[in-house]
Amino acid sequence: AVVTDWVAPVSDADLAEAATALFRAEFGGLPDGVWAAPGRVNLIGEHVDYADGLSLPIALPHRTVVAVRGRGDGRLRLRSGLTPWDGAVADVAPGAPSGWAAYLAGVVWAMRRDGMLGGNFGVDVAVASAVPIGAGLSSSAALECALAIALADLAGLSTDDGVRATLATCCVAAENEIALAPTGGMDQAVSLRATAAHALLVDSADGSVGQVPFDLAGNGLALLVIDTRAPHRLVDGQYAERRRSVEKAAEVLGVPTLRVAADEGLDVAVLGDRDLVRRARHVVTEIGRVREVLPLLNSGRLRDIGPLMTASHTSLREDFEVSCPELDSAVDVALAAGAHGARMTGGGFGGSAIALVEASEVDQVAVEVLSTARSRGLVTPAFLRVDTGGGPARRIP
Ligand code: GAF
Repeated sequence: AVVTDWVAPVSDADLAEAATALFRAEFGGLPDGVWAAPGRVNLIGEHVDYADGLSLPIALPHRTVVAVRGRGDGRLRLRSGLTPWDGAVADVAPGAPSGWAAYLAGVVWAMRRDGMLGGNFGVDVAVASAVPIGAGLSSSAALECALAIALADLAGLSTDDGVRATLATCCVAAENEIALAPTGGMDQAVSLRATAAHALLVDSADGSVGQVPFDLAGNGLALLVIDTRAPHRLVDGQYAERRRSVEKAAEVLGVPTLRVAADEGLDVAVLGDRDLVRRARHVVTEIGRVREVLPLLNSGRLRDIGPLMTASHTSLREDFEVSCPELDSAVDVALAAGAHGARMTGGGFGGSAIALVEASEVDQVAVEVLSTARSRGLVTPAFLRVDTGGGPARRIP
């Protein structure tokens, strides 16, 4: 088998050119500026952000660009390759607009609600993106965060880390309250606050972040991202159901969040109900695995995190039940082909897996995953190669 579906990153300059061309064609004239933000993969710490847990995502080199021009009449015109949307900021509400436009309109809505933008602020936006859509790689967070940093810049705010932390909360509000996806805040944190060649330790208990060295290329390693292209199965309903279970478990244990249960070493077996025990056990053990990964990365032992990644996958498959045959197949084959560790990444039920592999073995592992998918009659996966984590949302000069 020959892997033909490599999804290459596109340079900010090329994406900026594409977004600007779309802007000129749709609106005429030039944008005030062009801004970019990355998609992400999570190394470990999955399905714990909404339990105040610890996550360790990296920014992808694959980014989304917005070309933006402010306007003073409170109106929005949003363009991408998808269905266009025109409306007033005042009309943005839960579920309106729907689809991709909600992520952009929701950010304007949230920043206005929080006093970061004036009442008449409106905007024309044209999008170009190299982040695969619907692959569990946070194309929606990249969209939100690119616009958030653009609006902060246009409003004359600083874009230091403190402001970025505030912008992340606006992006989460857009996602939760307008797009009506009950997600946590990991994806927005990494898109706004990542540093190249580092993973970002996201502590969802207080919104703080830390930079953890993760220099893949410098260590002869790469991450192979396997986009299974499996159709998302009931993503929204299932995600919300898992989140509710996690909240219920905390309630029954008498703690504000399962983070507290993890920190205090509570025994989740007392929950009794078999499913609730398993859901809670995943969250508590996953937070423990992040804590085990940190000293390894801080001392440059990147290969040694492999077994913890694989244990995370087992926990997500067995206890949290958010994997699927396509993800399990990708993980098993990557491990058999020599990956140091592999796991599903993101919300699950389809989407992508990651494998930590020697840089020299990326192609061979991809070929194995592809030919096994074919022989098992699974949909043909696409692949991304990550040699170094990307940088955060920023203005493109
Ligand atoms: C999705 C959500 F958006 C994140 O907040 C996180 O919960 C993740 O699933 C699972 O770790 O990406």
